[in-house]
Parts: sequence; C-alpha cells; structure tokens
Amino acid sequence: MTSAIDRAVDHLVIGAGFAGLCAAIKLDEAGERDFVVVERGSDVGGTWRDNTYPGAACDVPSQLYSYSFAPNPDWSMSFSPQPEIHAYIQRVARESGTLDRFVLDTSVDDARWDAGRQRWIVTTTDRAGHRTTYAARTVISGAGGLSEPKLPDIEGIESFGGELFHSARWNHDVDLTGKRVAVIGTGASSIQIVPAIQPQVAHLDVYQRTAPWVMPRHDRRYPAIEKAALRHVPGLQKLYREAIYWGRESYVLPFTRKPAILGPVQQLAKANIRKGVSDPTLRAAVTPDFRMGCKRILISNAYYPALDADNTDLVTDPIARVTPSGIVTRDGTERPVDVLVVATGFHTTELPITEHIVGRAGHTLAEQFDATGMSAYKGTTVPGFPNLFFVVGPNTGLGHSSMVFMIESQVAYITDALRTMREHDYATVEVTEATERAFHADVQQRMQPTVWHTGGCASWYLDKHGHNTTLWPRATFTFRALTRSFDVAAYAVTAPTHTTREVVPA
Ligand code: N01
Repeated sequence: MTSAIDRAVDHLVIGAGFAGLCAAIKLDEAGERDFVVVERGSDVGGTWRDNTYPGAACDVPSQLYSYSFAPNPDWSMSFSPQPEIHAYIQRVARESGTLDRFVLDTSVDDARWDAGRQRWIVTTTDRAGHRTTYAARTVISGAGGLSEPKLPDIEGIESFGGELFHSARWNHDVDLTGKRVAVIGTGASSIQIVPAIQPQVAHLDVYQRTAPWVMPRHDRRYPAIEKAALRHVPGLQKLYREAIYWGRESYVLPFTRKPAILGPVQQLAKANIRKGVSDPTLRAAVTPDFRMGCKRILISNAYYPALDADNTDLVTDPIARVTPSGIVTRDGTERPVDVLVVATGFHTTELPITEHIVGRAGHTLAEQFDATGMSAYKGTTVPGFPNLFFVVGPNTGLGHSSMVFMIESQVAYITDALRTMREHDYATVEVTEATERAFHADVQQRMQPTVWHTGGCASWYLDKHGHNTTLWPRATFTFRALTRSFDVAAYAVTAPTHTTREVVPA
C-alpha cells in the first residue's frame, strides 16, 4: 500500500468523550505525547455533548460517575444534570493540557492496517471536506456504543410532516408549548424526557412497547457546607465514592448469578408504581412482565406522575404506521401529532466504528464481528487487528455502575501495553486468536445464569444471535484486576524488523 501520508503520529485516538479524553490524559502522563484525538463533533463530551434533551441527567451518582483522578467537589446534585457533566468534561479537558492535540469537527472515514509500514493508515475528513491521511503506530478507539442513534423501522415514518427528531439529536428550535407531542420508547432517555416536557405540551402520547422497571430516584442537592467539606476534608470525597461504588457493586451477585435476590427490590418498584399512578388500568399497563434487571433498571420519581397526568396517554397498542400528521396503532386509531420524538436507543450491538476499520486480512472489523460475534480480549484487543485498542469495547458495558470505572481500567491496560512495546521495542502486538476465543467462551459461559439471559425480556444487550456482547458479567473490581497490567503472553508480537515471533508465557 502506498498512500501518501500527511502526518505521522504515534497514536491516534478516535472520539473525545469520557473514553477518548481519559486516553489522551493518560497517554500524556505516560510520556506518550505524540498523539491526536480525532472527534467528529465540535466539542469534547461524547454522549454528554449530544444528549441535550430536556431532563437529561445521569442515573449513576456523580461522585462515582467522574474520573478518579479529577474529583469534583462542586456537583450540585447527587445525580447531576447533563449540562453539569458536559461542563465537567470540558473543564477536565482544558486543565489537562492535551487539547492542543484534539482535531475536532473531523470524522474518521477509514483506518486500514498497512503491514509493510506496520502502521494504521487513517483517513479523516473535516467539516470543510478537507481530507487528511495519518500514519499511526496505534489506534485507540473511544467511539462508544451510544454514539449512533437508532431510528425505528416504522412504516411511513419518512412521510411524517411535523417535526421529528431522535432523543440524542434534540431540536431545541422546536417550541413544544401547546403542541401535541408523541414520544416513542420508554427507556432511560424517555423516562427523563416525559416528565420534563409533560407540563409544557398540550397533549402527550407515550408509545410503550415494553414497560420498564422504574425505581424511586434518591436525588438530593448538596448544600454549600457539604460541598465545602468535600473540598477541604481530606479523604471525604474518596469515602463518598467508595461507599457509592460498593453499594452499586452489590447488584453484581443478583444480576449475574442470583436474580431472585432482586425480588424485594422489585416490590419497591411496584410501590413506586402505586405511589405515582392512581388509575388501576394504567398501573397494570406500566407493570413489567419480566424480571427486574433483565433490562436496565431506571430511576425516576416524576415519570409515573407524568404518565398519570390529564394531558398524557400511555399507548400500548403496537404502532402500525406513521402518517403525515399522526400515528396509527394496530387497532386502527389515529392520534394526531405535531412533534414526534423517537427515544428508541442506539446501535449498541454493532459498534458502528468497526465498519471503518480494516485489519490485517483486508476485511473490516464489522465483517469479522458479523462472522464470529462481537468480542474482544478484555474488551480491548481483537485478533487480526494489531495495535488496535478499544476503550468501551465489547462486553465492557454495565447495568449497575459507572462506565468511567471501566474506562479508567481499560486505559491503564492500554498505557501499560504501550510501555511494554517501548521497553521491548515491539513494533506490533496482536492478541492471539486462541486467547481471544477462550476469553470470549468464558464470558459467554458466565452469561448463561445472568438475569440478562434468564429474565424473560428482549433487550439491546443481546445481539441477533441472542448473545450478550455488551455487558460485563463479573464484578467491576475483577475487570480492574484483569486490566491492571498488560499480559504480553496473550499476544503475538513483531519486532520492527517485521519478523513475527510468539511470546511464550513465562
Ligand atoms: O434507549 P433504550 P435509551 N417501536 O434502547 C423502544 C443510556 N442512557 O436512549 O423495550 C416502539 O434503552 C424500546 O422498546 P423495547 C443507558 O445505558 C443512560 O432510552 O425494546 N418502540 C425502548 O422502550 C441506556 O440503556 C442515561 O420494547 C421502540 C426504547 O425505545 C441507553 O442509554 C440516560 C421501537 C429504547 O430504549 C439507551 O437508552 C439515558 C419501535 N420500533 C440513556 N424501537 C443515564 O442516565 C425501540 N423502541 C446514564
């Protein structure tokens, strides 16, 4: 391959969300300063930049949903709203001194392994259409699983004549006041949107395909004195973080091995329904028919009361089609709609970035995943794709705790891999197929007794073959232990002379 190279760098990071920014900061700290972070948006923040819908907030407490190396004593609430989280990421990025290496408004079109050069040849295009070709020793993908909105495949939706947008692409130019609004979906995004817009709109139809479990939200505002204590009392913020971490970690056992333990918690969720909904028919309609935990457990005090409001209808009859002016359900009823919000989730089980990455054998990673199932060793490396590392890769998602914990674990593993490569003068590292397959088999075997498999629901955690390729089926501290240091024995390495040799376990 003889592509003209515009710029050679050691490392190219894709995406500037929590994952890509963490990679940039830790690369810099490790002395790996020759890198670029390519980000298609015009700012850092990833999903927290994109999801600006009314009511957007994190359902993991902020003391834990933040970098361990950048504690923030100024969170206003225990579950911070989106603008605060975005501002936090912006501040950490600014203060990190790495922003000079961020290339914003630029998409990665193609990343192709060039065996002759032992480099990734990465082509990018900026907003003005200007193309740049990089040669990079490694590529680190921080393009997460919640980056590509999934639009519902509903007959006639393209003919809708009113305003239509996805929850992750909220159109703030559309004033909802006095409008007839329909929201399709009742997942984590929808249950935040519905109570936020219900008081404003003339009428709200919420289209529910599957009722979610919704627990009360124990949120509170931090008083000034508590914030001052968090700032000044040594170790206090760390203590908060630890307490939240272990509280969350207590969900691992019921999720992964003993789903029946969640029975009493399910009763609390039912009490939340009784508290929020007065109408018995509506209560029955919002009561889930699967075991709690099978889909993400949601938290809200305001969702049920918003459904119970006079101007809201919960529609459970399946959608038949969308017309230019409304939605028709299977029973033939047409409900008029001015603004249609699709809160229908993301392409999670396909990792869209994989369509743009071409490995050693000349096929895309998406094609490989299609054949073998989406899988990566420790969620990070894939055979056939040397020097490619994922942050938030396959089977690293969580249903109960902070993704930032997983991100920091993976970034530590990657920076240790880079240190190992430098120390031993390895040009490439590539996980062996046998190691990766054994890891995958172990993950899938551990998946069998989990509530995600046995709970009686269909969810985006599972791929088209019914395999859970998104979540981590063990404790997060186990993941941390597995990624603490780079296990070079699991990898085939090449020296810069291009001779391949297997590193035999010591
Ligand atoms: O998406 P979802 P989301 N016709 O996929 C329904 C994170 N997140 O954007 O359940 C009708 O959960 C679908 O129905 P069903 C978090 O990880 C975090 O809400 O498949 N309905 C479901 O109700 C979360 O898990 C926060 O039967 C259709 C909904 O749309 C992830 O993002 C906040 C349909 C989609 O729910 C995604 O959440 C928000 C169709 N054709 C999001 N297609 C935090 O607080 C889909 N649905 C951290």
